[in-house]
Amino acid sequence: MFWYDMGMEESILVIVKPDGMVKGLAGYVLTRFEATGLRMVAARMAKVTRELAVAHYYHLREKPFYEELIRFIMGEFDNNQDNVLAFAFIGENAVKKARAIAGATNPEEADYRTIRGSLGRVTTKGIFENVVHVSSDHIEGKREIKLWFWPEELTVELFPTKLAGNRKVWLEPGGPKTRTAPWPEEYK
Ligand code: IDP
Ligand code: MG
Repeated sequence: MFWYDMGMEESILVIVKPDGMVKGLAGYVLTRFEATGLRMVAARMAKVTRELAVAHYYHLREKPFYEELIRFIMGEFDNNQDNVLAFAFIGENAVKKARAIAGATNPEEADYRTIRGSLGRVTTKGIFENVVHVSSDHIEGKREIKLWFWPEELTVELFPTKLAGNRKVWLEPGGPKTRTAPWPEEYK
């Protein structure tokens, strides 16, 4: 029995993006997410390589803003090559709760009480400096947690470790080649 079998629990990845890190907002972001009462089950600094960025934003690869999005999450526009802070949270309705705090994707449209609405901006080049990433849904959350964390970095056993051990192949740009199960359906 794993957490994901237990009904209402959802798991999500939250990332303080490079713009949030250079503005010194990591602690504030964590404080806001802690206030949801969701359970934090992992946290780590990460260097976002192109490989990781491509795997993370795989579903947006056809978008016109894709290349700049990849460079943004890698820290290229924030003189921040090394540092984002990633968290995993679990709990009831985690997606809804966390996305309510993050706010709308476009910081100019986000409610002023949200993290993105109060602290984000759109650059003159149209890049959304929106401070945080929050998984869009539970399935994406599970995929992303496996992508960003090793199983032993989680304080709960969220997934079968046999699947989690396949992390290396998820990093392949261009989708599944050597994996045994289809992608991303294997995370459902
Ligand atoms: P989300 O982060 O609110 O879930 P997604 O649609 O998953 O939004 O997009 C992922 C990220 O891509 C956004 O957080 C933002 O950084 C960027 N993005 C999304 N839509 C646009 C856009 O129209 N212009 C520029 N960047 C965008
Ligand atoms: Mg999303």
